[in-house]
Amino acid sequence: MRTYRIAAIPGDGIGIEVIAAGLTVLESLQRSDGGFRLDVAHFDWGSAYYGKHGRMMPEDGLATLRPFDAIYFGAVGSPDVPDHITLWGLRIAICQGFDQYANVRPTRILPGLSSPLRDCAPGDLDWVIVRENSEGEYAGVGGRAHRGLPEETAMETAVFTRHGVERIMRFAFELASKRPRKHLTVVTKSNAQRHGMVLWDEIAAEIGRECAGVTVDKELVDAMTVRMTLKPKTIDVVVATNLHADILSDLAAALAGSIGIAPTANLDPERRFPSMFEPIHGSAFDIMGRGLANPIGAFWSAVMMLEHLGEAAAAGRLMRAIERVTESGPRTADLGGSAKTAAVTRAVCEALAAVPA
Ligand code: GGG
Repeated sequence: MRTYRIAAIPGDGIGIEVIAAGLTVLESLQRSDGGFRLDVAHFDWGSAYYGKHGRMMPEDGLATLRPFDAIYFGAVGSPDVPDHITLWGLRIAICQGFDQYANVRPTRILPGLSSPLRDCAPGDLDWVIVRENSEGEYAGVGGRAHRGLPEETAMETAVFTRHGVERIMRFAFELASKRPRKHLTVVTKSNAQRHGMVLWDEIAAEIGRECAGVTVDKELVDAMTVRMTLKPKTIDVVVATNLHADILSDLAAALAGSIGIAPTANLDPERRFPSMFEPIHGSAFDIMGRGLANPIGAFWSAVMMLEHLGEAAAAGRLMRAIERVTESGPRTADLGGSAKTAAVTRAVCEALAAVPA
């Protein structure tokens, strides 16, 4: 029996509900598969932990996580703790600490769901957004001075290194080369940001010359929002900076039907450290504790985790079960239904029984 050690960190808000749902579905999958086992350790890190200990995770949190095969993460964000403390104290601390530099965000319109875009059929929107996940606008470089005085100053410096840009470009080109359309769109803002973004364009052109099988085009991030909305069929794989891709992937999720369905893999492609899998949505404190959260984003993230672990057949089965449920319901309110998290979770477990192992 193949055994994988999984660290479950539900975090805050609806993260707690959707990770519990995801683990239920994963248990059901393991039982019916029979070939692998997930040995899950639970960590109560997040804003409640911060309230007790003054930090989002213990000082040796990364050392604790290091031996795991993967991390299954919920969300961060709380009304009681400033957002930059929750984000940097847990999610970014793990992503940067484990050099999970490739953040991969697939988007497509799942069966039975519809796009808010007029005339956009399921096959018309099938994208993967690759978010640089280790530097750029999230490098953490900057500072504040003269607090409270009229000359108060804050600086937030984006950092783009040749090493960082080359490796995310190579990752994105390779991913594009494995997809049927083999097309990559490089997103920047190199008309206005004439240093780091111009380096992106130059490195994209260099790597592009090595990857003849992939067609490439360039788009400014503002124009990209228009193209995503008006010409979704022209897009396949997108590579963009940490901040740009974060914004574009929220738009992508909404265009595919709901942010509640969208998954993420935070990958260390070299596998020196555990990679982390999470729905792209945040903690949604407005609906937390009411059983209303859409668990599909957490389920699809579990599919990505299984793929990363090498359990492609189980991943495929879980994805087919998810698609059966998006097709025939039940659906949560964000998808136009009235079902609760538990009903969708039960339905996916039942659908698994109907998808052959
Ligand atoms: N599960 C994703 C999550 O918790 N996101 C919280 C958030 O605020 N993320 C901002 C970012 O990743 O840039």
